[in-house]
Amino acid sequence: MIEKKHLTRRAFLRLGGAGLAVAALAACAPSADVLTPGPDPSPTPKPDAAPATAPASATTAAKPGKADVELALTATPTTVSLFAGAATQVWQYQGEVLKGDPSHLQPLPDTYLGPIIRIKKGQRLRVNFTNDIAQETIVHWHGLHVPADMDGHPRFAINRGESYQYDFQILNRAGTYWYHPHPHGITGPQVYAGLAGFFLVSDDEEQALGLPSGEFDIPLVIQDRLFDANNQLAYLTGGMMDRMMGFLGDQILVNGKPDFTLDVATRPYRLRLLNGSNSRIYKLAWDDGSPLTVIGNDGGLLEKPVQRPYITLAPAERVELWVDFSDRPVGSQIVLQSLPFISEGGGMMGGGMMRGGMMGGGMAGTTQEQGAAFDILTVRVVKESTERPRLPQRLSTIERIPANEAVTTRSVALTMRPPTGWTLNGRTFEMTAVAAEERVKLGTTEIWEFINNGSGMGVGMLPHPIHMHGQQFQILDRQIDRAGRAAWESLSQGFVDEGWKDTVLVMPGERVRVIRRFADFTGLFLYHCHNLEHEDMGMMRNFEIVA
Ligand SMILES: [Cu+2]
Repeated sequence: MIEKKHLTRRAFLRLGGAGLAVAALAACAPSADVLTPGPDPSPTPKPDAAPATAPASATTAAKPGKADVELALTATPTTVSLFAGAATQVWQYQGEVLKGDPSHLQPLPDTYLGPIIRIKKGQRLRVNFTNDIAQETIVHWHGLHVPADMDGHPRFAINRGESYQYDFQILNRAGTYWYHPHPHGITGPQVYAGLAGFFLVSDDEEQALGLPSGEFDIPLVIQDRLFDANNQLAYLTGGMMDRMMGFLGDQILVNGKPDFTLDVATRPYRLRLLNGSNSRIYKLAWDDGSPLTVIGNDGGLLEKPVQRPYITLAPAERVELWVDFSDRPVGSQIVLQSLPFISEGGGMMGGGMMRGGMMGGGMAGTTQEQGAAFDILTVRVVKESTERPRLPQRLSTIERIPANEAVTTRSVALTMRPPTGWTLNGRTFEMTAVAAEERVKLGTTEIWEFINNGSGMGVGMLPHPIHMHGQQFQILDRQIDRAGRAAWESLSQGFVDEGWKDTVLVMPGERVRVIRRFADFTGLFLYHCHNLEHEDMGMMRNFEIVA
């Protein structure tokens, strides 16, 4: 039986100045209970719901030609047994292969997570998505380069009983991508309630490497959750403070399970880690101090393996590890931990106060703060193996986008604007609006710089994981100011900035420049903070690719 903790966000709530900010924000925000996930109150479709046909926006059924793989995917309420006692009410993606090999969907038993979708680059995928939950929703394929109407933009959200037809070709290289909801204002509670799954792409280049596969290639999603005394998911229990800071749970679940253990043989493994948490950042390290060997991140394999003493993994980021258990005796175990770190910095309040330095108590004793230490999972070495696949010293070829290919540099300030909340250049999300500075010419390359100097209203500066929809980008450089340096140095050795990225953590006081191409598809796409509470508050904007 797992002991339940009922912790409050006390360190923050004691901030007098922040209290005012919270009151100001609360006055213009929807109440928390509207967003609380839980059992479906109405088992039948709403009377005003449209019949179960594709809405006018989803006209892809008429696309000519046949898909290679066709899936049915449904978001639906269900229950899972996570703890002794009451089952936990969750929302879950449930899938079925309608056309193609059954191995395109890999169900995960006894978890709230959606099935793993496995597909090969170049294949054409159709997904008939049906909404069976009591909120509007839509599916976003995180990290995939797809047309605007296939990307899960919130304007395509469908009501309960409605369906949306996806039909697109896989253009991405082999990599660890994922899918999750993207309706405006309620993405956080829907992901939290269980709606998320892996989307794994393979290609010929990757398959030729002979990396560990099958049962030795293990996707692992890390999520923090908070449960009430009746085993039910609790969300936004800290009210507006949770929205301002981002919701943090006090218990780690891996692949939807508490106290996750992984039984391995004495041989190398490929572990794919996804931070599927709403706002928690992890500083991942082995408890015996072994370095981590990274072979891939958001957009697939790196050029060559790199080592890190620990891995910094912000919400939505992925890393792929090569982990060799060959030298470990059967019967031994090793724990993957998240080490403590400093998350806030700069700003008028200063990082120390945010962490409770002046409040007494600090963050010691509460696991519910950003930067708290956790055990993530335990690996148990349970059997001998003589298989010794070799780690390739060259994994892939990554063409660096030359900086001088960029036709312009755009600056995006990550700021707090009273009473609205977190913004991008002072703006919050508008469903179809695009500012002049958010229009990009099709076929061009641009540098975007994300500048985190956004304190205000008594709130210190927070880290923001910034995600761009569409093509993957490359990280050009980072600059950190003096005020943010302590927090930055507590995480910076764990950044994996090599390779292709779709999400980048921008620390307090930091400026990060990324370069990307805007090719193939016109239309509205999103860039936003992947702290899901920030996103739901409107820290998201459209950019439009115009011909
Ligand atoms: Cu944010």
